[in-house]
Amino acid sequence: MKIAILGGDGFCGWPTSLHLSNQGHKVHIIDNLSRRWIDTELGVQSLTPMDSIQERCRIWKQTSGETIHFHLLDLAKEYERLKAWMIEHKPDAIVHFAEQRAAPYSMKSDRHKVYTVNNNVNATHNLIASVVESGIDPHIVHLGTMGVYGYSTIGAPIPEGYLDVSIDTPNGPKHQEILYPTRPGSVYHMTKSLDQILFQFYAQNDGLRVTDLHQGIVWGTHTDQTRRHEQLINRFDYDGDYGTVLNRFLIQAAIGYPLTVHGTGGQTRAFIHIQDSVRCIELALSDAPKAGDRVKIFNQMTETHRVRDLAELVSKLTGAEIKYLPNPRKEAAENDLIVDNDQFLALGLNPTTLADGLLEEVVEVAKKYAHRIDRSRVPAVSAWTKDIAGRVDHDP
Ligand code: NAD
Ligand code: USQ
Repeated sequence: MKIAILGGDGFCGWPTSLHLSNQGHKVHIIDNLSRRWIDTELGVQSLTPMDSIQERCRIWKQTSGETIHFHLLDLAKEYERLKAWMIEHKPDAIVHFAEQRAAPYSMKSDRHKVYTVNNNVNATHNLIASVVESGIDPHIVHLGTMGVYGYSTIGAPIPEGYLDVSIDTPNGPKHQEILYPTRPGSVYHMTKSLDQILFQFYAQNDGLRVTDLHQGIVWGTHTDQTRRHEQLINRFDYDGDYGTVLNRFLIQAAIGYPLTVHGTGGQTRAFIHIQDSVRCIELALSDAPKAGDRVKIFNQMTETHRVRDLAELVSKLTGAEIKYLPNPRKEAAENDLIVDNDQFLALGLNPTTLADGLLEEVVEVAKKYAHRIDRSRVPAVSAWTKDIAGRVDHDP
């Protein structure tokens, strides 16, 4: 297939581009490189040294013989160029990663809130409008998030997208299938909830074929293809805005920094290794909905863990100290999480779990590049509200 990977220079997009190119698909990356600019804004850099996207593509060609094309384009701001691109290239499938994805970054200030909403909602809507207008019929696979639900589970598993509800009417109870209610916990997660409505509308109105992957927190760094050459290495975020919890704990352990558990560490979250994430996208691409189908929703995760249990696991593995800090976020102190992921298991996903020893591999990556870590960028200082800001721990 000819596949457009929107956001293909990012943490999930780059290994997905390599994986799909390796399988013989014609891969075109579209990215505005905003993530690299945000590194500059924040004064941080990936733990791993990343080459330019053009250089990465050159090394991939040299290593595999396959070509990955790169197009510099802002999905949120360059609608006409995007539409022209769709008409010229007519992709068979589009994988959409191209959004501002850090909850703490989205809560830093009003400017960051506005940027995140403008960028994410416009990127998704421009993509949809350009597809509908150009008359092509690609399968759109969007990376959504488990976090649209806000983790307010009531002891029942979170289903894959839809809920059957019974509504009392004068003629007795009637059944209706609705999108599982969202309860986002950050401006970023809110934009992903809005994306769901955009997809629902255009699937019903224009027969848009969409798969929405509600992904958990991705951990790890390598995949089979990024290992093939030092310059194909994936990005790895560790800072207080973009670093996700397990990857942060692993680099903290590697540099002797106490593991930064927020509050009591009672939050339970869904996780998936980057290798499984790229495999799930391959599986989703192979199982496209038909025009007129409802949006297909998968829960893309393989296991759930409580944050303090993860800290204890990493501490046992590495001897790292654990520090319980005031929580910069507005979130429940404790939550349980049960998630259905039957659809990917049925399609043949064979999950990689934390117990498989991969944690040690990430610690090795972290130790190798530890000299690139700026300890002053480790604390998570982006506060959800002004009153929380006064309690946040800035001490590196
Ligand atoms: P990332 O920030 O590393 O990559 C996103 C890429 O999209 C970047 O290269 C960025 O430059 C590009 N981009 C952003 N806005 C754009 C625009 N307007 N036009 C063109 N390109 C644009 O993020 P990631 O970790 O790879 O996440 C990718 C997707 O997966 C996101 O949508 C995110 O919400 C979702 N997701 C990520 C995780 C995770 O743990 N990393 C978990 C669940 C879901
Ligand atoms: N946490 C800590 N210590 C830290 C960092 C985080 O205790 O040093 C806690 C947070 O308070 C939170 C949990 O760990 O309770 C998860 O935080 P995170 O930053 O790892 O994940 P999150 O903000 O939810 O966002 C990440 C990605 C996002 C994706 C989401 C999937 O950045 O793009 O959508 O994971 S999910 O969590 O399922 O919504």
